[in-house]
Amino acid sequence: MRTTSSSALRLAVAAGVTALMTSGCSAREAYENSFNLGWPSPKTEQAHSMYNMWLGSVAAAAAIGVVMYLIIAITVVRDRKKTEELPPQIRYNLPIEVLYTVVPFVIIAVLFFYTAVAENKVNKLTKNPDVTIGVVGFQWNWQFNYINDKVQVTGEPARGRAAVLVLPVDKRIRFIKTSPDVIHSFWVPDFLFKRDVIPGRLNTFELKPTVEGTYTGRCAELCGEKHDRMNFTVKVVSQSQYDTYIAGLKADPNAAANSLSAALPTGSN
Ligand SMILES: [Cu+2]
Repeated sequence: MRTTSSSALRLAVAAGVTALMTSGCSAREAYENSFNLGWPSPKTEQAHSMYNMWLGSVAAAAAIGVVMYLIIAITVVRDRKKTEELPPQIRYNLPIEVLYTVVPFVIIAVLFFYTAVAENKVNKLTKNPDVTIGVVGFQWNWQFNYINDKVQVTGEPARGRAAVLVLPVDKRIRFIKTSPDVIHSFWVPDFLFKRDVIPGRLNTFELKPTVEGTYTGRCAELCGEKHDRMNFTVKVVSQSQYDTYIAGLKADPNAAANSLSAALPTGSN
């Protein structure tokens, strides 16, 4: 009897988890706007995949937690010591042990499946991105190269000049990143995305910002003494504001490509 009710519970959890992770678009929008369990709401097209993965995993863990505490509570209350007699000693219970083995594998398989789907979506590269940004993380700040326009901005915190990355909204942005010294990590919390910036390598990914605004960026890899100075700002603006910004950079003699960007590809992609 105990075996049946426990396995029914476990099946219900598995079904609940699957239902939560495959719920439709309107439900998704509702929870993105209502509760976010500590994550910023997604500001890029790709961030939605990360966001859903996060909420799905938390919901699965919470559902399993609730069921486990319930089972423990039931046992604690129902199976208290009542007499001095030892309860019947059972060596093993095959069905329940098979269940204990199979159910975790099912949970892992479901989580693995959704992780792979999200990862493929986020890592997808397109043939013709709208803008290509070369990112150089160096000790200790960032340089952003607008590769098609052949201009760059270098953050110089010592001179009170923070690195600013301006991006047009609703456009597909390709990032190509490298470092001349040690490993850094490009992280914009509002984009729900971070990726290492590695010397001798060109790490590439694409994002499509969908919400105009100003966001903080950080280095997420302890890269040395002044790691804490590696903050930067991302501004997502309209296409016309972006065009004005690039025109301004083209007129600025400090914005010409320099030795820091030597490792990046040049010209159009
Ligand atoms: Cu760094």
